[in-house]
Amino acid sequence: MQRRSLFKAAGVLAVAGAIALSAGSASAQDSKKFTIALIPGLTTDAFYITMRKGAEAAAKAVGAELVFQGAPDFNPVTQVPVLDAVIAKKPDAILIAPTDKTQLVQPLKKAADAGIPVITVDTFIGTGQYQTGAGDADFPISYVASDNVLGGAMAARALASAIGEKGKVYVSNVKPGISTTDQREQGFKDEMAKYPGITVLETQFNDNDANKAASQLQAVYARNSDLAGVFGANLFSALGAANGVQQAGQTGTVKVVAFDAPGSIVDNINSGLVDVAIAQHPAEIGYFGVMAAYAHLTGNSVPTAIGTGFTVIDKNNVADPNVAKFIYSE
Ligand code: T6T
Repeated sequence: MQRRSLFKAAGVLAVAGAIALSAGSASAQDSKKFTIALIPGLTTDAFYITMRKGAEAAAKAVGAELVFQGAPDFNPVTQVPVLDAVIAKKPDAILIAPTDKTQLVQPLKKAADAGIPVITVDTFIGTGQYQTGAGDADFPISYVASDNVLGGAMAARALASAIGEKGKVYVSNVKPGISTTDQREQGFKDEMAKYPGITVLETQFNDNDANKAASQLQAVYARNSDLAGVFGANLFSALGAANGVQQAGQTGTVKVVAFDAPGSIVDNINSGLVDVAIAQHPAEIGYFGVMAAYAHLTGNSVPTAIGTGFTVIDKNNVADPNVAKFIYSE
């Protein structure tokens, strides 16, 4: 009787051991700590600081390590060496906001050739159509971003309404070749073409320099004293254009629609300098970027494009906590 129960106990132990063994190996695989690198357009921009927070939240949720490494300005010349340094460290996946849709193709191909999956966040390379088998820039797994053509059209409608659907406007933009800001300008101009009373003047490119955008506003105003409005196509373009309007003494007369929503733009909404800000959801972009990488690394299929939303902020809703939560972190 005693022997039988001993055998029985040994049997139970053996089975328990086998279960523990198999559970052990399964969990070792499930709990592999992936390292996911996030390379922003530039490190000091509230947009990417907010994106990083979302990425960190997702990394925490799946037990991954997030490495945030970027350049101090929005420029392929400074971004490519950062990318090379990240590739050398062999992370499990790279999330990147490419600072040029053409110039980052070959540098990113090096990552893909080294077996590191690439996901682009915010901006894209090539046409932004990935995994199609066409072209030389379709190798990224996924593109996670705002719909920037739509965002540009939303900005156009807001500016058209602010200026009573008539007058001269222009786009303050960064530089050609950046997928996001190119698409915003396109969406803006296509939408503005529907307003016969509005003339869109030549775009002013500021190289992501708010001071340059401010001087350009004043120069455009000096040539066009009937300037009705300006669309700042990203954070620095909008901030600079708004400062230019203020320096020209035209607050409230020259209307400003801003893309992006750092605290400074929100202050400008409160003071009446900026009429509307189109806030992107950068934390969402970072969150879903990491989730897409994790899904891919664990053998799940991932959509080739993941679209995130906007929140339109003006003086009527800026104090609403459900709106204010989309103001970027600094
Ligand atoms: O507008 C964002 C981003 O979407 C764009 O690609 C570059 O500029 C920002 O980072 C704002 O400065």
